[in-house]
Amino acid sequence: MINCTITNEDIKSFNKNGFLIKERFLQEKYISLFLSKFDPLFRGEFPNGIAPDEQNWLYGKDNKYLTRQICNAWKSDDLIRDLVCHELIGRILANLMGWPGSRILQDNILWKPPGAKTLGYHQDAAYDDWIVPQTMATCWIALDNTSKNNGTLEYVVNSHKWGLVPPNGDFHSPKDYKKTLNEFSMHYNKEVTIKHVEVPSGGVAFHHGLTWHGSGYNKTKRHRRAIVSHCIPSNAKFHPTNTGGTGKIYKKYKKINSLKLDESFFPILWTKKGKKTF
Ligand SMILES: O=C(O)CCC(=O)C(=O)O
Repeated sequence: MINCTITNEDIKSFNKNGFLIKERFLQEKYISLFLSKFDPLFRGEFPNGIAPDEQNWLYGKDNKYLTRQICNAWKSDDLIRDLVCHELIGRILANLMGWPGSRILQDNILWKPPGAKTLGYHQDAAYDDWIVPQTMATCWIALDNTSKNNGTLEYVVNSHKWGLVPPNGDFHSPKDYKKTLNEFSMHYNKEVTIKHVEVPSGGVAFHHGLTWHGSGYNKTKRHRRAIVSHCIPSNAKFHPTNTGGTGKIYKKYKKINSLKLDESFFPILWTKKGKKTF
């Protein structure tokens, strides 16, 4: 399903820039298969009969200019699970981040139709203060050719070294999607160099949980879709008390008297010791 080799140079580049972009990742024959999943999911049709944890957009209900997002569709569809929980994704993210292994915290199904609005600049790790250690790494897989014009993912080069800031401002469709970034960088005198992820469909971008990123308007007449796997270290635990960011949704999976992340809800993708949930 996926192919990718990560070299020592790639790891150096990831550490330097806070991200790594590769033009080839998902095999071509799978692209149309994954694209065919989008329409039914956003109509609320779930092959496993299980609803995802979050869904911000439904046919007939929501504004056509919003970027459509579903979180944890892996629970609803086995093929999506096979991709976002793939051991190669876990191995690559663990190698890039220096972790003993990876487990999935959350997936995203992202759909930016023609004319769709923005996603505000943010740091992924800012949303998981309910996890110890508070960190994250992401694998973003493009299902359409991406460009600056169709509102592709964009990164601030080297911003993973700026430290962690609590979430601030709107995530979905802010008018000025760079407002929080500009306020922060001006206040702390940080230099902002933006890199747009421009890859063919099936290409991939990996980023550090502290890397500032967002995406602009889709100014084209074509759809821009992606599937995303957000991971944390395999040995991460629940924070005993914090519930910030997405904690108010996902901390319902915490068992009484235990800080352990259950593999049924946060599956292990890969560890150095050879462990994986699926
Ligand atoms: O695809 C996008 O527009 C944004 C994706 C994103 O924020 C992420 O994958 O962390």
